[in-house]
Amino acid sequence: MLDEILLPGFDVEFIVENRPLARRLTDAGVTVSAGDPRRTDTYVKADLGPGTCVIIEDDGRRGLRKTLEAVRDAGGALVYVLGVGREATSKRAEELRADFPDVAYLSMSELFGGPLLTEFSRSLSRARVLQYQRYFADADKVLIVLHNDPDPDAMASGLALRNVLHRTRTTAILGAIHGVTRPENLRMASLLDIHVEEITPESLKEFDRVAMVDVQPHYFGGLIDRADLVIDHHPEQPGYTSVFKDIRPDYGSTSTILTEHLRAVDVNISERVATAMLYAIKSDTLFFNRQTNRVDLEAFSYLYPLADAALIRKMEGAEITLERLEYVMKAFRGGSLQDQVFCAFLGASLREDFIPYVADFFLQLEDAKWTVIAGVVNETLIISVRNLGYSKNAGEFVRRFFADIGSAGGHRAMAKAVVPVRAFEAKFGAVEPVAMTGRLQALAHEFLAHDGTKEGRSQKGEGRSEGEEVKTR
Ligand SMILES: [Mn+2]
Repeated sequence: MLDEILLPGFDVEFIVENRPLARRLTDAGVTVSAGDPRRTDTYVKADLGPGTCVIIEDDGRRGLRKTLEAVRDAGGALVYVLGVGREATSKRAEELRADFPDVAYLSMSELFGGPLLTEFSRSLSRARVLQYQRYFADADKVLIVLHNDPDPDAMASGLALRNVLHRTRTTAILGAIHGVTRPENLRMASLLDIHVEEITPESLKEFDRVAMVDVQPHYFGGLIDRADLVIDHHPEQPGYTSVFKDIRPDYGSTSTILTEHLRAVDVNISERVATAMLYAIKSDTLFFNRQTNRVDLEAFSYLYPLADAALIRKMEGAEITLERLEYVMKAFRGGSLQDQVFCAFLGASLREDFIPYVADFFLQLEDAKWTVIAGVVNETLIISVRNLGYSKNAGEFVRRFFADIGSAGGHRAMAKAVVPVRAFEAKFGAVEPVAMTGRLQALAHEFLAHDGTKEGRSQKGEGRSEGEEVKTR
């Protein structure tokens, strides 16, 4: 198998201990020699050098250490151990690492597990989808119920399910008891031409089949107690009946489940549906900051080339308005860039959202790795912090300086503090334009200069390397 995988790109030579096996492999066209793997001169004869990649099969039997020592003595530096037996566990890898820190241990089951599971779960999904497709096939009118005030995931899942069922907007209606109200969701609905109709528990009777996405019947508190199909990524709830259901609480979005359904039965995904689903995955996982699964990333990368990225940027509200530009100009005039940190004080701001907008905007600046933008909205100082994500933690920054005088929190790459102006002045001095920019710079540099290796490392899931740390100093 390795011969087949590696041969097109590499010169491959095999060493086996067993002579009859060597002969059989030679007959099969494999370049092979017989030799004792525990002896250094076996490798010397094979012309092993420091640039040779050595892969050693570990079937769990003894002799592995001797083999590794022999390879090392022969000058082998790029060494992999491929565990093929039951013994190929992380414990075995740990044991080896103690004596051979440079040797990488790969287990066959880990290497093949992912694709194999994907393949098998695809065929399970396929069987499931074919069943409910059949069940819905003879219905005149289908209702796809969304939760109240539908969000991107609910709407995208509705569109996707309509596609799986091969229906149009007149034969499969998206409905909700309370329709879309939040501005960003309204924007998505209008940009993608999605219609969500208001329904009542009585109007359910007009439909031959009822499906539910991104929600389960219990949510409606007895108003809707049954459905023919439920597809959801929230934890499974008791107390309702449905003919078919696909509940996967470990998935980041319902759109991820529906991406699998669409792929399982080879339904064409239009640009509009792909755009909606990509946006939904992005927003339900907070762009993979919140509970995210390998399958979410897989769905994302599958949908990405099919979707309209510019439209997604528009839905996220990244478009430039004159009002926003005004605040960008204020920051440009009064702000400063020092050692990759851009800070600005916007003074009184009409709305709060201008402050994070400016923080995001200046992060695009060449050489800016951190932005700290402050503004005053109704006697309250709002501070938005952004960074490029591989440096120190923005949430930690706001907590360190502002948690004692207001509310402060956030993630590694984005954070916010809300502090009464008076409390800020009592701790740091007057909230006055020129002084403020300097003060923000001082705080940022105090925070970044502090050796963060310890706290940075203890943060779960922040696998940064030494090199990345260095860049930010
Ligand atoms: Mn959702």
